[in-house]
Amino acid sequence: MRQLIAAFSLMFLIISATVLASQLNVKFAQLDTNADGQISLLEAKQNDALLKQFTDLDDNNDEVLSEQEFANFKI
Ligand SMILES: [Ca+2]
Ligand SMILES: [Ca+2]
Repeated sequence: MRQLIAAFSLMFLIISATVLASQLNVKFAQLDTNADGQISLLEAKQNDALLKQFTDLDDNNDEVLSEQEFANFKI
């Protein structure tokens, strides 16, 4: 019984992580209007909160956000 509960908890964790990741992907894809896998400053202007955090998020200062850099974006 305990194993069953553990298995269910694990499954739940995996599902929530997947849902979370897909929501993030949708957001990234929505903002990345030219679909080059990066969010430019121009694309970031679609979202006020993102624009404000843009320079903080851009770890390597190349003036575009990679998907990895975008993952640190807090709404
Ligand atoms: Ca882009
Ligand atoms: Ca960058």
